[in-house]
Amino acid sequence: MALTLYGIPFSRAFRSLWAANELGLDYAHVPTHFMKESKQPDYLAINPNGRVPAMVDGDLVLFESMAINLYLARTYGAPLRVDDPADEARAVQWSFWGITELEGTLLKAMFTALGLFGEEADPARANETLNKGAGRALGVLDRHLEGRDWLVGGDFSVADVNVAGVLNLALSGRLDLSQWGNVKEWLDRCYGRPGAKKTLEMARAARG
Ligand SMILES: N[C@@H](CCC(=O)N[C@@H](CS)C(=O)NCC(=O)O)C(=O)O
Repeated sequence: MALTLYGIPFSRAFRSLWAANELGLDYAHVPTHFMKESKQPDYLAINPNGRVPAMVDGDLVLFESMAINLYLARTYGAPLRVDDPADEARAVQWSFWGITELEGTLLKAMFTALGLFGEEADPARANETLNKGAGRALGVLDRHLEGRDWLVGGDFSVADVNVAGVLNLALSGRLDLSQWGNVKEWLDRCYGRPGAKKTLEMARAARG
């Protein structure tokens, strides 16, 4: 089967769609909703976790957004692949870091900011959650980006898509990132990329 990505853009599938768009790949997109189609037997045969995203490329079936993106970068190359082994390890490091140090707090804060999943919309409380749960990690990222345009090796890469993809939760929730100026500037650079713009457009079109 040709490359197929599963998952609506308003989900963690955003990251993998972004990676594929940045690579200029010709792929099929199946807009699987994480509360509906992802629980159906035909999708569970692809991702038994019932979550999105998932990817099929030939004989390879993958779940986990970071694994999908690292595979796409390694397989399809510029502008996402990191060739130097040490820098590739750094890209993996930042990818794990994004989902372990940032993602849980960002999700919680976004739900609070937007009043999703039974929460009452409360932007002030969302920003408190952000500071308390992710302030230290965002400080680490901000200091790492001092004097750097991109996370790893001097060029835009899969590391940027993976971490900025996680931070899309903060952008969607309009969370206040102003105290992390380097992070904000880097996010502007990342979201100015053609692949990011195309994926945001897909998300807008899907919302109607
Ligand atoms: N660690 C996974 C998380 C995937 C995930 O939880 N996706 C959500 C949508 S953003 C989902 O499918 N939720 C449905 C569920 O938990 O049943 C990844 O990064 O791919």
